[in-house]
Amino acid sequence: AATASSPATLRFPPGFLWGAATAAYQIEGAAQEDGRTPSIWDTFSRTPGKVLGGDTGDIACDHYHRWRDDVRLMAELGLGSYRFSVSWPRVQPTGRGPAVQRGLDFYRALVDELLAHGIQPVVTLYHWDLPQDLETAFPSGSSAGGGWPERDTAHRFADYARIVAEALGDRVEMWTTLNEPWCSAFLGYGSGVHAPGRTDHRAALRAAHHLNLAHGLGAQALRATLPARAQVGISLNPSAVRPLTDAPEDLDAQRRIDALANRIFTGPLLKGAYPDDLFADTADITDWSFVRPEDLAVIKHPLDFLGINYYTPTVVSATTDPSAPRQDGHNSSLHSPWPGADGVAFHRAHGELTAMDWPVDPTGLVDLLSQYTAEAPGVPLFITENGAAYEDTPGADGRIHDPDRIRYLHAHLAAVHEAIRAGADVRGYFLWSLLDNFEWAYGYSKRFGAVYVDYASQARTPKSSARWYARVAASGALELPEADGPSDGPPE
Ligand code: GBH
Repeated sequence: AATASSPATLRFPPGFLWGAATAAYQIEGAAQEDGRTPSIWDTFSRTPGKVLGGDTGDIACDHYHRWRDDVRLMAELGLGSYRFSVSWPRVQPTGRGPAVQRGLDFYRALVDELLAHGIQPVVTLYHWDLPQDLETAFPSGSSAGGGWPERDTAHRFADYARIVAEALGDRVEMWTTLNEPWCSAFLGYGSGVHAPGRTDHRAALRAAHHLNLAHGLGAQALRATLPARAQVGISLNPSAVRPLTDAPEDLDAQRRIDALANRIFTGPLLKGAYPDDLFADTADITDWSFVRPEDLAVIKHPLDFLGINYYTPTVVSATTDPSAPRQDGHNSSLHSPWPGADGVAFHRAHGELTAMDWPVDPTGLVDLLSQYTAEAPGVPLFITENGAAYEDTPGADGRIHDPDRIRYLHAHLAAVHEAIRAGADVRGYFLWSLLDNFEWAYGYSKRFGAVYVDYASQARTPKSSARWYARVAASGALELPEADGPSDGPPE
């Protein structure tokens, strides 16, 4: 085996943060406890036909009651950091007005327990669970239909950000405003495969802008409330978009999807402007009059870090074939998430498939890290999510052997290391996910956890990948090569 000094060991920089991530709706359960009201995901998951198997987050991993055990598990795995999200309807049930102290108490206790175990908490304010009232009860006179297409929602988010910052600001240093606003806007209001399930491209574009504005107003509220040492960022899911060929039409398809997937967020966030080609591509859908000039300075709030969530690349071509797949993942939803991209077809990247049918291709991560190093000079980067679903089944001995996941994580960590060597300032990596959990439209059918959850008993069993990751985190290094396939350590 490679030793610490051998060239076959990839060492990560000192202080590199090794973490795991979760999100409130995916793990907490306790949907009706302590004053929590429904979010758009409660409503959506309780609507027949929206989530596979009719699964809901009512119980999920019961983390709301098992958080102490879950923190102990994180400590056993030697995690240096834990990224979790706060449930907005648990702390501000209608999305307006006063906070519920019992909801905040849950997160105060969780953070104290993490700190007591030497685990650095990273708070995400919004991981898709909008209070239902903000979707349904919108200001009178509005025609946007509620939720993120509504400008007012961005202001409500800033109030909520201040509430959480006041409650946790003395003990949490790392904050992200939004998780993957692309998904909230385009899967929530465009393709409708996520809550609230609307299919209206104009609403999706409005939602994208108001999510950007929410980030800016939220970051201002955090800055005004938090101590100076606090770090404020955002987690995006940028697409590593590739053209199928280098024909000009395919390069143009790449440009269009890059605008709708990436530059619609990084334009205003990093440069204070939406890209002109985005306006041109979507001119038939909207005149973008919902963007007020003064919004752009708010959105361009300086970022202390940028979070990148990465799973698989995106491959596109131009098409005139009406039956060509109009989205990533090739699920045959009737509605495309991509406004103004009717002439674009989606293809699978090369690589072995995970249980999500997502190809394993870490080169997209290297590309994105070098791209953001150039586009956001001086802004530290974090991988705030990376991981894979596989068909995990406990063996006769009750253990879960998941060599595919170890290979996936190994390859992607090697990609991060390669990017760092090429000059990317990557400060940490968060595995998605700590636990198997509610995988949105797929319910409990897909398992992304490093820790297996038996949903009947709620028993947690670390998979081989969890033990493997614990060793990587403890040593701060990745061993190469994976000689006879990854080992999951000595039997215990
Ligand atoms: C992340 O999003 C989430 O943050 C996390 O909560 C989730 O559990 C995890 O990944 C695993 O899914 O064009 O309709 O076919 C996933 C990012 C971006 C992946 C959009 C699927 C294609 C959707 N997703 N992508 S579609």
